[in-house]
Amino acid sequence: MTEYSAKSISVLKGLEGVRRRPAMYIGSTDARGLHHLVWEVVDNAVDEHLAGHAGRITVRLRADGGCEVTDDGRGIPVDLHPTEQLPAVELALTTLHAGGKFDQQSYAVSGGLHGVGVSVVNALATRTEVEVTRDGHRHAIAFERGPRVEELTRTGKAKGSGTLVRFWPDREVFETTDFDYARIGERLRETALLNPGLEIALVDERDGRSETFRFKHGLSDFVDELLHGKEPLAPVVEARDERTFDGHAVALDVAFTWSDGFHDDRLRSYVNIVRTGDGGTHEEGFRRALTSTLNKFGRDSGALLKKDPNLTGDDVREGLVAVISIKLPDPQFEGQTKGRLGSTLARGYVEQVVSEALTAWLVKHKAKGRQIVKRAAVAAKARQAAKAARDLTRRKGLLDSQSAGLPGKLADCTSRDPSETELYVVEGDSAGGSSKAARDRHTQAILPLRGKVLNVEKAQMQRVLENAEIQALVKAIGTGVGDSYDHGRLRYDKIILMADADVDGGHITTLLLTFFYRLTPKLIEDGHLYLAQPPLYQLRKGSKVAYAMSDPERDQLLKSEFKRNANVEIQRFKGLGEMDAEQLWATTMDPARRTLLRINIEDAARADELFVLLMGNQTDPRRGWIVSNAKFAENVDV
Ligand code: 0RA
Repeated sequence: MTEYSAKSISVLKGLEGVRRRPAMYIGSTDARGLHHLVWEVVDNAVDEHLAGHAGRITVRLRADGGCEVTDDGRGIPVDLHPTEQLPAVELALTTLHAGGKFDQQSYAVSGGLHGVGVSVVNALATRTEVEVTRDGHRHAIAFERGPRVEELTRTGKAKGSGTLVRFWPDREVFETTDFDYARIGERLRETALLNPGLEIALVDERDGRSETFRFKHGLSDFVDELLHGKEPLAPVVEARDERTFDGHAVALDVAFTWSDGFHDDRLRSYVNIVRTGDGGTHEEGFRRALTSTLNKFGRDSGALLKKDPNLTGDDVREGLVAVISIKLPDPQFEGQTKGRLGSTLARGYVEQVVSEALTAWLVKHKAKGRQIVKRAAVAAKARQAAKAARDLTRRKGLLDSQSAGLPGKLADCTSRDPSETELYVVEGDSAGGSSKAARDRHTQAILPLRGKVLNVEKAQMQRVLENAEIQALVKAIGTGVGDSYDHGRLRYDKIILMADADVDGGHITTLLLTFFYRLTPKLIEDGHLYLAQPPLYQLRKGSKVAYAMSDPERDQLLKSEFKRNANVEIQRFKGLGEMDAEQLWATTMDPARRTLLRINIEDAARADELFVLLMGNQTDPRRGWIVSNAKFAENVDV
């Protein structure tokens, strides 16, 4: 590893630019963007671990709204930069893309969306304090919204080394500055799973909660987690490799098995510890290795007979639970969200390592191997049968976009200009009634769905498609689903899901999101899917009326809008059905006054995952936890 020094930290300017256009650096200024600040600081500490130094990271959510990340790495250098004449730590916090991690021999976390540098955190925080322990001393420096406000000083003698970064997110920048314990915990757990041995603690000083994540076995632990208590069909296959290509260090860590609990693959991949949600070359290499190795073994072992066709990628991935973690310098990312690895090197590399590891595993586990191959062959038959059934439905025209006739329950709008129209998908008949009365019939259509019917298991997507409610939805939207999706036939610009703000409403929303995610992902990607936000309370005094979406908002309004007084009449809506047409229009449907949450593909993927968990083994202890914690709409970004 080359010696870092202050001079290797490149100097660029522009923290003011970050404040002017924060979304360019952190994606957004909502809860997601806020948490990017945490990931940024944590990733720096993880880099220090990857470089062979930090063994323990602590994230503290302070009672005063700040966040503090401590590590026991080498400490950000404090020596003076030779030309700039400033301490390296100051440059790291004040210049964009500083950090000195651009040498090709190390793989820093700086991939994908993050890696924007801790200076971005400083720019977007009212105050940032850094404490560095190294060279026998503790040093401290502080910044406010970018500029340094306290110069680097030695604050005392200290043994060991490490870095502490403490920041307070700026309310002028972020829509919310409320750190989400569960969200951060999920991410830290994932980070710990990907970095065996690294200890990560999360402490919430706002309410005293805390957790420590540390996993000894790494990716096989991760696979265990993904199994959610289900039995694997075979011992976990593991592959590990480190090598250099043209002087560039690369490393691969893969673990996988199969289980009967899941009907499609639960494959997760990472590049330099950053999740690649859209796959890429590393996943392609893995899939190729799996398919070709299992076909070869199937033929050689006689598990596949002469008359059997070759297993396809889909067949061997049935029930697959896998984690792929690759580390490589300067990874190339593609796609709109930069979530897909494009580096071609990864494809052949992963294919080779996984083929070798799986071949060796099959020598040791012949009987299990035959069982896996036979199972894949059964999956192939089931797939053919399902396809035949689907073709049949398609021929009958049930799910086809061309199919004539709109569903009877649809109260369509009069406009035929798809760019101005909206479809409200409403839970239940009574809410359907008031929304029909409330709507602007020129541009707003209403489709009432009856709740219960949708509650079918994920494994039975075929049955979902046969469901009358779903068929009505598909017909109303007009595009068709799956392979026959045709964007040009979309009948509405906005599809708006409107459910009660309670557990059942959340559940039905999750189910619908899962449906759209699986069968019309393009509709989500193109930004046509929304959640309506009905209020929970109406406050009234005399002719003055206000609505609140939550308890805190209600209290806030009571203070700000109805100052002098008692006698405010508070109505709590238990469901959409309790609102009259006028209230529904004023709060939830009038384009001028309503708030809509746009669903993006990641929200939908999250719903999909949640759905798998909800529908999983009923005895699973996680189930209770999820049901009580999954307040769905909170995880959705505007
Ligand atoms: C640049 C160079 C060196 C360490 C770091 C940055 C560093 C950054 C962070 C951010 C959070 N924790 C960190 N720990 C270390 C290497 C310094 C050396 O060679 O001693």
